[in-house]
Amino acid sequence: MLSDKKPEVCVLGLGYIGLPTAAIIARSGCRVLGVDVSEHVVQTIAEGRIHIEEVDLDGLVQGVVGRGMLRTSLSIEPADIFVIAVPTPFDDQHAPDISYVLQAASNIAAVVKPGDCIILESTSPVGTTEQMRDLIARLRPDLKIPGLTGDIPDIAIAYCPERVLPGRILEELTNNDRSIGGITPRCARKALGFYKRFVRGECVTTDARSAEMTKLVENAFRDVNIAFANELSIVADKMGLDVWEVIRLANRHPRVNILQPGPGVGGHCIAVDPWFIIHGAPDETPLIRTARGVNDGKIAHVLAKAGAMIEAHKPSRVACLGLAFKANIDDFRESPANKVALALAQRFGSRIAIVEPFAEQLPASYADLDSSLIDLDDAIESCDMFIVLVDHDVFKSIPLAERAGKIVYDTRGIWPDQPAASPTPGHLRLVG
Ligand code: SAJ
Repeated sequence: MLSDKKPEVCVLGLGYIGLPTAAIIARSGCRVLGVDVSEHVVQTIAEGRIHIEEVDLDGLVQGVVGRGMLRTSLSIEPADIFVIAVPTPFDDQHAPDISYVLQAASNIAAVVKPGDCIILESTSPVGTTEQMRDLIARLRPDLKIPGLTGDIPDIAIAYCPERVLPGRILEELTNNDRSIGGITPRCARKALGFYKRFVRGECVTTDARSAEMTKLVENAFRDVNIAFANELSIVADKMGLDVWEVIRLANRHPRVNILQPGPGVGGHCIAVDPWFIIHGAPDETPLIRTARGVNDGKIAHVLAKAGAMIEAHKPSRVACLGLAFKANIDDFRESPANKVALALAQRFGSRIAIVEPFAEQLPASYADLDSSLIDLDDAIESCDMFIVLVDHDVFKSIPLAERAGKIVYDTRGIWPDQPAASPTPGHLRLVG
């Protein structure tokens, strides 16, 4: 049985994970203070608006702010539960930077009191939760700290990674299973009681280090599997095979499930998190490291292939379809599609047009280039070559009649009915 008294919650970091998490906790009836270092973010949310795009998030935030359940501030205040959702970037050498986590922990140390629970959600290298615990112990010698005292500790500290998919964050925040890793089993149980208030998926308890590794492993697993698909697409290209057809057929085997090739792996998670494992065990991770190389290398392959097709077919105008890092979202950061389109725009200038229904204007990196953002109808009318870089639904639904006669390079395999390009010999359309 959950106790009737709803805990006061403080969420540190109001980005793609922190804001939806804060809003969902507020919707469950807890009063939430959201803290961020950006005045713009704090102010925007305080007005019931949002600074990021995510399905249904605007209405939810407007509602919880309007009812006074979610407030925002630049500075921390006492609470019963602290949830840390700050960035953990890596540097040029791919070494993880946990300074934002430690800064958040030291801010919490200033206000934490006996009975409180501190939960880290940021993707973190193994051992980060313990480092955070050690920092709090140094800053608050008056408190009995879990794992460092023989007595019952005053506070609980746990790691519980988010695992939501951009574009489905609210649904997955509620319905996905969660791994909750405590510094001690008692810490895990305390965090479990909190997550059960708003998570419908199963919450499984473990230790903090296992939970940290679980998160990294999930994304590394996906990276390795996408790398397999991307490598296959390059092999199929060399052999003149249709990689999509090969994957479709292979996936009819009951124990084979190959993922989809594309122009590379983008986003802020799958291309980043495997490095946290590699950094922790550099000599033991040849497979994970190679997968990173294959996925990053796919961008150059697509670029070379697209350039060769343009040189061979001499289209008057080429439409690059999509800039986002994946389908149906407006996030262009770390996007292979954007990297390919930008490089083509630099090389071919005004012959390259960009179609991106999720953009109102081209990113700043296109400022000095002659390429333009055009709408899809325009592209269908004026472009004689299409390079599919993102599998947005709106692109998938273009009927064959509107693509007939176009030269097509479909890096996402969204148009299985597209006839192979001619007159260049080979299987140009078939390249993944
Ligand atoms: N991609 C492919 N082929 C595929 C699947 C994906 O090329 O078959 C590409 C996408 O186009 C994109 C990239 O991979 O560029 C990543 O997309 P994604 O949809 O696989 O994942 P993300 O980055 O949006 O979210 C991932 C998810 N992790 C897993 O599926 C294991 C999500 O659950 C995590 O919460 C999120 O990372 C995170 O925050 O860590």
